[in-house]
Amino acid sequence: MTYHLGIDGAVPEWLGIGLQNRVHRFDSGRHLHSKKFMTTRTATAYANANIALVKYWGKHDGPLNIPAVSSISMTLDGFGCLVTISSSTSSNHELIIEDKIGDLRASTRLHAYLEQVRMLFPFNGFLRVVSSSNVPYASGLASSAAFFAAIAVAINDFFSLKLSEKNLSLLARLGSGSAARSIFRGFVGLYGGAINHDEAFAFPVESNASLDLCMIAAVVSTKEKSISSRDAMHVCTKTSAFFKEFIATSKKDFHDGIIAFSRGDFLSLGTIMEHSTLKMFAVMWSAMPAINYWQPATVLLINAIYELRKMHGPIAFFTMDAGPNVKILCERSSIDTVKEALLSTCGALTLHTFFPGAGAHRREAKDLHNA
Ligand code: 2P0
Repeated sequence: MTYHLGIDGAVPEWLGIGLQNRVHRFDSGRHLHSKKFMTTRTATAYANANIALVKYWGKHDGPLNIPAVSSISMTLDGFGCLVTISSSTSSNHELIIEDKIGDLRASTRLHAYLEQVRMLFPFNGFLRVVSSSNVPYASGLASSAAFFAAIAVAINDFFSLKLSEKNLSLLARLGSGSAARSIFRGFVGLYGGAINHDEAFAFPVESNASLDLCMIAAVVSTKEKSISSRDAMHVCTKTSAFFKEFIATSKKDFHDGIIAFSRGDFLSLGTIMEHSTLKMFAVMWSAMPAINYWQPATVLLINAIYELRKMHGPIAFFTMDAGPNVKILCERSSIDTVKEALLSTCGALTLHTFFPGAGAHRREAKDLHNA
C-alpha cells in the first residue's frame, strides 16, 4: 500500500472562508498530489511543553481552534513528548500512548485532528501515532501542547511538506491552541482574536539578554482534571460575566509583556503574568457553572510567593493553568531561595526547575522513544 497526497486538494466549507482562501500558503504552491509514500516510512518528532505567562483563555466557535486572545509563553526544557508517525494497516487512525492503546477521549481527539490534516493535505489511508512523554496527562501541565506540536512536526516530515515554523504553528494550533507555541524555542507569542486561520500563528519573542529566567513547577497533583480546558473555555465564553473584560484587557497584557521582555524588565513581566493569570481564574469562577481547578495547596503556594516578596523583594511570580499546580517564574540566581520557601510551606511537593527549552524538532529513528 502507498500513501499519496492531494486527491483533489479541495478544502471543505466547514474549515471557513479564511482557510479556503489561504490554504495555498500552507503548501507554497507545490503539487502535493505527486507525493507517494511507502508504508514502511516513519517520522519521529519531539516537542517540549510550554507554560503561558500571558494567558490565552477562550476561543472562537468552529473547528479552527483560534484563541480568543493573544498569549506569551515559555517553552520548557526537557519536559515534552516524543511522537512517531507511520502508516496504519487498520481501517482507522491508531494511537498508542506509552505502549498502550490510547483511551477513547484522546483517540477521538487525535482522529478529529488527523481528519482535519487530511482536509488540508489530502492523503489516503490511516496513520498510526505512537507517543511517549514525561509530562503528566491532563493535569494542567501542557501535555496536549507538547503532543500536538510533536505531531505537527512529524506530519511535516512524514509527508515531506517542508512547512515553515510559522506554518507548523498553524498546523499544531488546529490540534491544541497552546501547541502552536511549542513549535518555537524559548519565549513565544501566539496571536489570537483573529478570524482567519492563517492569522493565529506563533512567533519567537525577543528576550533581553539580561533576563536569565527559569520556571519552577510546584506539582500539587497529577490527577486528571475534572473538566478539559476546551470544555471549560466553552462554558466561560458563553456564561462568564467577566469574559468580555478579559478579552478587552488581554490586548494590553500581551503588548506590555512583549515590551517587558525586550527591556529585560522582570518586575513588569512578573506583574503582568500574575495579573493575566488571576483574571483568567476570575473568568472561570464567574462562569455558570463555576469552574475551579485550585486546591488548598494552590492557595498556600500563592501566599508563600507573596511572603517571599515581602522578605526578598520581587524575586518570584506565580502562574497556574487548568489544574492546581503552581508555576513560579524567577531568575536563576533566586532558585534556591524560591525552592526553600515552597518546600517549607508545603512539604508534600514535587518541584521541577525548567530553563527555556528547544522548539519542536524532528528526531532520527535511532532516537526512537529513548528520550
Ligand atoms: C494557555 N491554557 O495560554 C492557557 C492558560 C491553560 C490556561 O491554553 O482546547 O490545551 O487544546 O486548544 O491550548 C490550555 O488549553 O486547549 C491553555 P485546546 P489548550 O496556555
